[in-house]
Amino acid sequence: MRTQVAIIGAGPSGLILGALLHKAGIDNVILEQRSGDYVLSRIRAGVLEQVCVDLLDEAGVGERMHKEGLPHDGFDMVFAGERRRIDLFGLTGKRVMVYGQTEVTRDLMDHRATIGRPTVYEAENVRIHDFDGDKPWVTYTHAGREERLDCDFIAGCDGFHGVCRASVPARAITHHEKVYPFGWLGLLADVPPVHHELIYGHTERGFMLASMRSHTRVRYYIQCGLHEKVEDWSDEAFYDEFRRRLPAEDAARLITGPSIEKSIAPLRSFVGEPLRFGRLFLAGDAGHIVPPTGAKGLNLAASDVALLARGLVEHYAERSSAGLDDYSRRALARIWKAERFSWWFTQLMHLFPETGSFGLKMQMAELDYLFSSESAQRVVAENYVGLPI
Ligand code: RFL
Ligand code: PHB
Repeated sequence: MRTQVAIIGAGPSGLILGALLHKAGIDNVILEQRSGDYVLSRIRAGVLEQVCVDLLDEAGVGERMHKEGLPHDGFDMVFAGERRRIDLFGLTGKRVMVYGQTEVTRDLMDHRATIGRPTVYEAENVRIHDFDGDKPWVTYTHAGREERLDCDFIAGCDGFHGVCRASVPARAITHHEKVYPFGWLGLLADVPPVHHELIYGHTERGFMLASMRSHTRVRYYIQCGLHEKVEDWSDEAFYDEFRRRLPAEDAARLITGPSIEKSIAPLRSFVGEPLRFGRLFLAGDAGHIVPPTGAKGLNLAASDVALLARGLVEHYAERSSAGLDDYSRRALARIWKAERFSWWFTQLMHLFPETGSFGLKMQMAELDYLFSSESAQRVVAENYVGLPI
């Protein structure tokens, strides 16, 4: 088989890239190691920046998102038992869209089926070859058969544990990493949200986040230890702990119901530099990870592939390599700013083993300052709604 762009990974970055390339008339094949159902079963992001919403529109997959997604004009932060609001719209003129990654992925998968571009699910043992030269190729096993895919370029959209970044010689890439000493325990349930906007909470028991997927489905998180096991958390134990981290009036209003899903996610900041190696380009989680506190992971994946698609369109339509040559630099400029914001928000809102009474006072002073200064709030709002690409 031959194609112009071989895309490894059918998560949001691979699927959005595939849709943007298709729109520009560029042939592409996606190879995904899991089944479509498995990809859809991963419960992840919930908040889309305007830039991401615009991109999904441009890719032609925005229709259901506009019907079912919830535009949010602000979010709340809790500290010292009080709830305060960041007025995103008032401070920036922009809002975010609450629409789950599962739904974004489903829309992209449906769109891909409609346009008839191939995605090979359950492609095992994917290996990438000769991306240093002019004729890269990919091998994989599908339904017991060895297959070969020749291409002009390889897009590594295969997430943090994928094969693409791992195939780059160690001397060609620098890794910058921070691993956090806690995780997030998340619960999904079909009950009405405790509040109509998201609540990010700092408490002496640890961080909490009340998010949602719709008016009838919640996604709640609590900070937990890295060695905790999800099996040890009954729904009741989760809600008890979550309730303790809410301000009293919200706790009294909390409606609980059986979980549909519960999982623990570790938190990490990571960037691999550069993002281009000859004819291989890394995008999304394959190149970088942010802790989920700033809701930036999926949004960064979208802005990476927007830049990459632009570079590929320039290459094929205008015979110019400028966009591809500049991809790594431009993508990283935005990535590092989102890394900074996610790291800052994580440090501010979580309890670390070393936080101590001084650290706690620093967090409280910073939160107190934030809500006494409109300029400080605008900095938060500007970063949360997303910086321009
Ligand atoms: P993905 O989604 O990991 O997809 C990569 C795909 O590649 C496949 N793959 C391979 N395929 C072929 N061969 C191989 N060798 C392969 N190895 C892997 C995988 O099966 C998979 O299908 O990466 P992508 O597309 O770059 O998308 C990134 C986003 O998924 C991620 O950044 C976000 O989910 C992060 N994130 C959030 N981002 C936001 O923008 N807003 C949020 O509110 C938000 N909340 C979150 C989050 C991530 C979380 N977790 C669990 C990590 C909340 C959580 C709890
Ligand atoms: C989510 O709804 O899963 C979510 C929302 C905001 C975040 C992280 C996760 O910052």
